[in-house]
Amino acid sequence: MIDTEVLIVGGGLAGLGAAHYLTRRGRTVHVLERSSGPGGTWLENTYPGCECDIHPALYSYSFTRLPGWISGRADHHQILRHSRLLADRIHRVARVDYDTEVTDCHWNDTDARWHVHTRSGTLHRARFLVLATGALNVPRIPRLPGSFAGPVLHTARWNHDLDLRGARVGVIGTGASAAQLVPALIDHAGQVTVFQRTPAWVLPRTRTRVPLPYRARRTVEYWRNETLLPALTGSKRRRAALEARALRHLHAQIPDPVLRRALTPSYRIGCKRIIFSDTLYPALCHPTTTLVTSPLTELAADAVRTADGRRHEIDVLVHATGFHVSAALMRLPIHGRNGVSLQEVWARDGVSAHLGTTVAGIPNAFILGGPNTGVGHTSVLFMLESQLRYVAAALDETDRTGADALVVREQAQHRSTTRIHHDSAATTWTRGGCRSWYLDREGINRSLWPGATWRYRLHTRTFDLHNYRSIRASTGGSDGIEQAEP
Ligand code: N01
Repeated sequence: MIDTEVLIVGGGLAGLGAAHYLTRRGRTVHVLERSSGPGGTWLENTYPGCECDIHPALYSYSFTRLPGWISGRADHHQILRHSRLLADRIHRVARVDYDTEVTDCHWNDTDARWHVHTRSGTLHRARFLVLATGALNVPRIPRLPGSFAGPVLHTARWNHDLDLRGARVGVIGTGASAAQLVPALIDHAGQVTVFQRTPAWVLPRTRTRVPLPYRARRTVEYWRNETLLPALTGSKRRRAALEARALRHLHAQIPDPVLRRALTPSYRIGCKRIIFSDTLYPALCHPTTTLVTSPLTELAADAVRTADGRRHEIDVLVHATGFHVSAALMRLPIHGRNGVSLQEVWARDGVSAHLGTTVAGIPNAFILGGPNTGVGHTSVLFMLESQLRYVAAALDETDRTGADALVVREQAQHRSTTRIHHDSAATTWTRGGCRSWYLDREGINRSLWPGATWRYRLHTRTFDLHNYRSIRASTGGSDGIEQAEP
């Protein structure tokens, strides 16, 4: 058995950020990562053209100044390099085990510790558990009748041994991943056929050419993204202006009126993730690219069939079809007090957490990138940094109150979730006339924070102890401190 103070599950940017932030505050940290290296989503997504369309100054933690970061492009190589530099720093102060998959986490009331098993059979015991497993890493593959005999890829499961030179590649999907993949594919594939079910809203990439110091650049980029928000959360005037800007971009880059019509969305901008790209539309106009808008009906050994009766011959099939949201966490058995199962509670009541971070019945556990902490218009790292501050404050408060553990009160979680759902009701994500991964089956937004990210920073700035109950491991509950049930 390995004992530690804070056990972090996941070595992506969330887990690495937590390790860095908490070790600097004197915490003893142990990171478990199932992959063979750091980077999380950026280790998995290596498709051609993969990058982050958010400026690197903003797609970074303010507390990790790593060399060469903000001057570079945020392509996946650069972000992976950044992750490795961050991991190198962490390796000096904390233990990180790669190739280590966590199979279950059980809260033990007797010793007020998390008991965490790995696939190799090691038992870890930790006072605090940080779940940084990522929200978008279980690929979603559409079920179609028939089967394709050639190579089948997903954007997050690329096969770099596959030579695409001259190949006829079919790409299903036109989301953020496809928007980066397709322009990169036309350089070497012989033919690219893009199967579009719903056109995306596309805005031009904005770049700051004036050299600015880190803080100033971060501030400029922060507000540039944040000003998109009113258009998404209710201002009709702002939305109309943003849609007009996107349509001007479409007109400027797509001369063919038929193709333009096929690419014009019929839902409100922001309902799905906005694409920031100057290269997607030119790639769709390329002579070797074909856009297919008829729905997919069947796979054949060497082709994809569509509802208009046509057969599109391809050599390679790529799914740019997104992910099952929060699936990694839903698949990991996590049992809190009295055997409360996170998965069962979420499956019954819907995915929710107080401030996207803590769940009733699950003491001393913190979800990074949890429910309603996603963003569609700016950097998720800004949200993660707010969460890290909150987690650090929670750990300090646990010590200060002399408790072994803190657990969020059900009413507090319910109140904050109700508020989030109320604030989401009028947004374009819920009412924009589309379906996206932002919404659950009932059409409720359980993914995005429905407001300004600085508001989330304000909500998480101080740890709200009154929303938590204290727990002691064994004898002697007092002063409002609840004794753990045996
Ligand atoms: O996945 P998606 P993604 N038949 O779910 C289509 C982040 N990200 O991997 O819109 C036909 O957005 C589906 O069609 P429709 C970002 O948060 C960030 O592209 O459902 N088509 C859609 O077009 C993003 O939101 C960056 O009608 C089918 C596409 O597949 C998230 O990752 C870069 C289909 C899926 O789009 C996911 O993006 C890349 C079917 N049966 C990704 N099933 C940055 O730069 C699905 N589709 C930060």
